[in-house]
Amino acid sequence: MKKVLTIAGSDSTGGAGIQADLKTFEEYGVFGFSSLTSIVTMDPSAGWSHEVTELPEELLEKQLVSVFAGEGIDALKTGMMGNEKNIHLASKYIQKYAVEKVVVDPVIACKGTAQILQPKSVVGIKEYLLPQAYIATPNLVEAGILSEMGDLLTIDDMKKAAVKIHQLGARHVVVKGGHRLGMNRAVDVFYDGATYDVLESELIQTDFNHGAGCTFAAAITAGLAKGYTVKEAVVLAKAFVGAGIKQGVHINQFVGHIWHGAYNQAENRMGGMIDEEK
Ligand code: PXL
Repeated sequence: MKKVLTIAGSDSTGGAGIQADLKTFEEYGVFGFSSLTSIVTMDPSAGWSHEVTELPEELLEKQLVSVFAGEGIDALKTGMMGNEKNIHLASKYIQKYAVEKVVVDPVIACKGTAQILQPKSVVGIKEYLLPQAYIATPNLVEAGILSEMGDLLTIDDMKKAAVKIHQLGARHVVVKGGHRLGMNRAVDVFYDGATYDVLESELIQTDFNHGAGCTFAAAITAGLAKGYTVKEAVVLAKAFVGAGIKQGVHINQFVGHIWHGAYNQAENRMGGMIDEEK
């Protein structure tokens, strides 16, 4: 079985972060490992504002030592990193164990909030992670920050940002336009250093999209581990996340999560044995 690692933060509510990653890995039939960098909590008495508690690098290192004690892993993804020391450490382990299939989800801005959650991470992501990225998966806001282009308003802007992020070292880039681009289709731009693909899909009008970014990157990671080409992995991941958004789960009055098991209808998996009325 392929082995896949997520180095990311915890979303206590189970939609994004390592929870999204591990759920997605399972749906792809790969074996998930995790190394936690930070814990995100949300305050219902303050409009669901997000707080990031960073974990110390010593604790991240103990986890990485545990993960890499075996025969190695087939692919990994990075998500929310907590702080620059954690970024540096992750990059050291990627290098030490020569992991090639590295998906860098440069978590700086989260969809569920206007807050820029990890402004301190920008320098480290540019310096240490993008040069090791087999593919980087910024959303529109993150691509604007990493490319130093500011607001990206058009597909042409997305293409220019993808080139700049490629120049920072990522071998492939997919800029996620999603709902933020304000078009009537969900548009992502994929760039492999030579050509662009504008990937369009149905724009799903819903608020149940928390976790979509992490899930997308996790799905690409699992696809790469399984041996799909990077473009195939991106296309598959888009279909996987689209199903998850369509079948989102109501969590509370503040947030709606995607359902990571939607594509495979995981809720029916033990259908023969479990009472489906429950
Ligand atoms: O969606 C970005 C994100 C990534 N990682 C963690 C998060 C979030 C958003 O809430 O909590 C752990």
